[in-house]
Amino acid sequence: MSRRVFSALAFSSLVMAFAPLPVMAQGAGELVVYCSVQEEWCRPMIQTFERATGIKVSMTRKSTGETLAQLKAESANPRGDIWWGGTGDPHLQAAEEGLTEPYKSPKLSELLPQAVKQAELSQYRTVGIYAGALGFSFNKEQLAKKKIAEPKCWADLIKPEFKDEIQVADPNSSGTAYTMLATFVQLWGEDKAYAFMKALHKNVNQYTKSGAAPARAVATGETLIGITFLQDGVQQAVMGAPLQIVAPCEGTGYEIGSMSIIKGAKNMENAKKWYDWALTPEAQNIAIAAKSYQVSSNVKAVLAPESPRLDQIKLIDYDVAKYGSTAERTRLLKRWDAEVRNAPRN
Ligand code: S7P
Repeated sequence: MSRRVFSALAFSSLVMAFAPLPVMAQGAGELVVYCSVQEEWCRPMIQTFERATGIKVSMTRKSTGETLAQLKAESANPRGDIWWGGTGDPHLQAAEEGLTEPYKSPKLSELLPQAVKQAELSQYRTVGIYAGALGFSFNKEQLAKKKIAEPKCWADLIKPEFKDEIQVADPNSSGTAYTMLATFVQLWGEDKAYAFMKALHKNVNQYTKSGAAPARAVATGETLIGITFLQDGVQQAVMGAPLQIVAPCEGTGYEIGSMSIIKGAKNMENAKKWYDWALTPEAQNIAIAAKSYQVSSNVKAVLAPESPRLDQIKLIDYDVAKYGSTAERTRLLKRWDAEVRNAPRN
């Protein structure tokens, strides 16, 4: 990913203050949103949209991989209108499988290049709404109590002192954990990545369904280390948890959090209204009030002081086209199930 993209964002967003919501035409009707970010962010988005438009929104919150599975299951009779949030790979897979609807928003010209690339790659069936870097966090108090040296690299996570101390999500349900898998493959090649994940498996105490859950578990001391997007760790630290985030020394992957209109949406016009609105700086700034510290895709959105600065992190050139393709994602997940999920832990 171009670092310039994020430097530009950091610069431009600092000069923007919270602006009032645009006045939108009052319209009747409904909208069904499948939301794949944290519930705390889904809710204010929906309330603000309802207030601004008069449209009644019903929302289901599910992880990214789970939402993709739901779209497939419902494809003959779609029940959702818009899928907002979650990592970009499953959105790209949905696009490839014709589960989502092409739409060129007039707001595209306001977005960062990486967000637009997501749209172009998918023939406008999805678009980038934010970015975030993958990493891990640890509980500082617990680590000090156990007298273990601070982990700084991915390689540290397979050390014997971290046996049963690490939590990460299941890459089948979680976009975060799939980003981790694809990151390791891109960092080291496939065989080394799977060998690493098998070694890591010995230290994992739980594969959660949701990608952000391990950061919450680090905050409460339920686990020592959690692998998540860095912003999920920052959220816990901002709320007062004794948590330290780490951008791993070898380099790391990132997500282009995305949004797609569901093919066959019953409320297509309202889905487009949401889509255009969700790309405005005003809608994207709601993230900060919800303590969600992703980097927003609209160049005029605010970059929170707490947001990890992506231009200061060693990011790999994540191949979104390859790792968001149905063939690659399906194959890698199958291999993870076969070789990692049920591998011996001793
Ligand atoms: O809202 C935080 C966040 O980390 O959650 C999204 C994630 O994909 C949803 O969780 P799953 O890993 O369970 O799919 C991220 O896109 C987002 O940054």
